[in-house]
Amino acid sequence: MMDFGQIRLARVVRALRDLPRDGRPQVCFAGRSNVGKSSLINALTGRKGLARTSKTPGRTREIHFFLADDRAYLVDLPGYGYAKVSQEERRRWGRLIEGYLEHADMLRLVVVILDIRRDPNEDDWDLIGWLRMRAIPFVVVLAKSDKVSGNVRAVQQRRIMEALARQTGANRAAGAPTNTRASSIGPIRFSARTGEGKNELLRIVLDALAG
Ligand SMILES: Nc1nc2c(ncn2[C@@H]2O[C@H](COP(=O)(O)OP(=O)(O)O)[C@@H](O)[C@H]2O)c(=O)[nH]1
Ligand SMILES: [Mg+2]
Repeated sequence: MMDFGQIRLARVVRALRDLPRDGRPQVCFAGRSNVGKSSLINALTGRKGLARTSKTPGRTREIHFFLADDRAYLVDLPGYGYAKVSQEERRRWGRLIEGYLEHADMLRLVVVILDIRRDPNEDDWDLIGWLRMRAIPFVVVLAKSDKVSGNVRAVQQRRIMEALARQTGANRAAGAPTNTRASSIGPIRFSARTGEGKNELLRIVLDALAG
């Protein structure tokens, strides 16, 4: 069993040449800026101040590699889709994220984080479509579930699940590979506040790192 008590920020990467190449398995966390990525990593590891959270979107501009138990990395990607940065900056992030995903042969799983209150936007679909095209395993998490009532929670979960299924169908029709393992796990509702979904996601992440 992996010990998340033994986790530390091991590397901050601004350029592809600085990516770790030590053969340790990785799970990465991706999502729009401010969606709750860092809070999710903290909740999952039970380490409050591990990943820095912020009320101001667009703060993280690097890839953060958290080394767990000296065995595996949890990877915090910079948030995408934040409008208030220059085109040049956005392009740089895009290249960094895509370059990472493209070359990460030790990447076991991508946790795609959406806000439970919003339907996925173009940036989210870009990422999901991109992962599917490359047959990179991913699981979708609907973060901040505490922000909506139980009823809306279930409605949004179903909406997004159906949208994901439609997109899978479209990919299949276009001849793209489909990712059976990831698509068999529905979107997981998650809250860093209440702990909803924490154990389920933890099991998936640990399985991915062990497998
Ligand atoms: N109510 C609620 N707020 C959250 C949750 N997760 C994150 N937040 C808040 O959303 C903001 C952005 O969170 P952060 O983790 O920094 O997002 P990131 O930019 O995706 O890493 C912060 O103000 C957090 O306190 C959650 O599960 N519930
Ligand atoms: Mg963050």
